[in-house]
Amino acid sequence: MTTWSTKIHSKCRGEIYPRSDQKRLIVPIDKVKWSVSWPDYNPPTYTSKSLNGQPWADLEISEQFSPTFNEVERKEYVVRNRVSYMGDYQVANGYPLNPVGRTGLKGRGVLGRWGPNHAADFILTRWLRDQANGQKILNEDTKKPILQFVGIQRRKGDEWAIPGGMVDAGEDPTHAAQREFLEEAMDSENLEQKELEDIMKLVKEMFDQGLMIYQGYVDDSRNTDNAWIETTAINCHAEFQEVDHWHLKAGSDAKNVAWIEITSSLNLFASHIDLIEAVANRHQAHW
Ligand code: RP5
Repeated sequence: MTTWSTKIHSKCRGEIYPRSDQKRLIVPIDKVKWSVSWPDYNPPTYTSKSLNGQPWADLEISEQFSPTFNEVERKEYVVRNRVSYMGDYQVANGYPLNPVGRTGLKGRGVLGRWGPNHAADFILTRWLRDQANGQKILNEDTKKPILQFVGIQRRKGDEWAIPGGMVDAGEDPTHAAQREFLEEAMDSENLEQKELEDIMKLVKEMFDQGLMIYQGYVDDSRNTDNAWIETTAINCHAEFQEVDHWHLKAGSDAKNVAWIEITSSLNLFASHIDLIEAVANRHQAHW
């Protein structure tokens, strides 16, 4: 798949920062890389007030608060992973720099952490089958079998996406991927204890056969020059019909959930289309 070390971000160079009226400085594509000289580059700074007082959010950088960048920081019994999957990032005047380049905005926007904000995504796939005989359905043009994945429609922004979310402090990304899938695609927060345990067991069994297909930068519209999202994406594939009886129900940050046919023309949140392409390639499916 295309990796973000070779691709330039675009969704985080839009004119207006999401959920705000904050304008970004427009960064032309040839000026994205920090290595390209731009002596007058001085974008506005924006950090949402919604971060104030949140236990998961960093403070403003100051003499009293100076994170240890490029390391797993252990302070006051809290683990904060400030390591990037993209390798060591630069730190300029005490502020971490987005590893892909300029975004036209300083500060953290709505992201809690300075530097990498780690997320996890769970891509559950199955084959599209003929209801009558159970045979895989092939695409007419490519003659390849068609995959489906479980997608959710996000409450914020309405876009369709892979179920996923932020990794909690000290949490393993693989645990976060399962937790987010359960919350967003199976409404686990509203299940009775027994039902929850049964579903967690099923999801874990499926997850144990999963494969990590990507770990790195996400082109997310919330990224800034000093804070960005990186994800661990896991694909769990049901080769037969073992997930067909799963009861999908949107919960938490999701307002809809559905099995979605995989094609290259899907329009998805952030750079999730790249993760879906990697999954289609993995299974030699129609794209
Ligand atoms: C994306 O944002 C990640 O790939 C992940 O799906 C998501 C995490 O953000 P929230 O769902 O917590 O808003 O960049």
